[in-house]
Amino acid sequence: MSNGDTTLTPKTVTEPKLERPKLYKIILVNDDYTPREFVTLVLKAVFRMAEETSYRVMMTAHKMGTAVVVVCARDIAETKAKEATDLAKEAGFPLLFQTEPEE
Ligand code: TYC
Repeated sequence: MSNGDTTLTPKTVTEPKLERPKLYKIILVNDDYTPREFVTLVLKAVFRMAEETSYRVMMTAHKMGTAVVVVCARDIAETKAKEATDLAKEAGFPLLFQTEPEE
């Protein structure tokens, strides 16, 4: 309360500006050699996808050329994309998972 001697001024509230970390897409790329069943197997094993989801994502890449598997932090995206691509490589398939920043 003001008694005539004191002037009360509102305090400035400084909001800390935290930059939101950029999100990355993991993209499944179609090819002519990897069997459909193997693609769904990798999606289930590496990305914990359910059967129907893995089939839908695989068929999207098969028809459209690519499909977004998941959107997540950069380090997770890069680790998972490499894990999935390496799994295919070990099995002798050229299946590719790429990462790219979200708009
Ligand atoms: N096109 C492959 C085939 O016909 C299947 C496939 C689907 C491969 C999706 C890769 O990302 C892919 N056997």
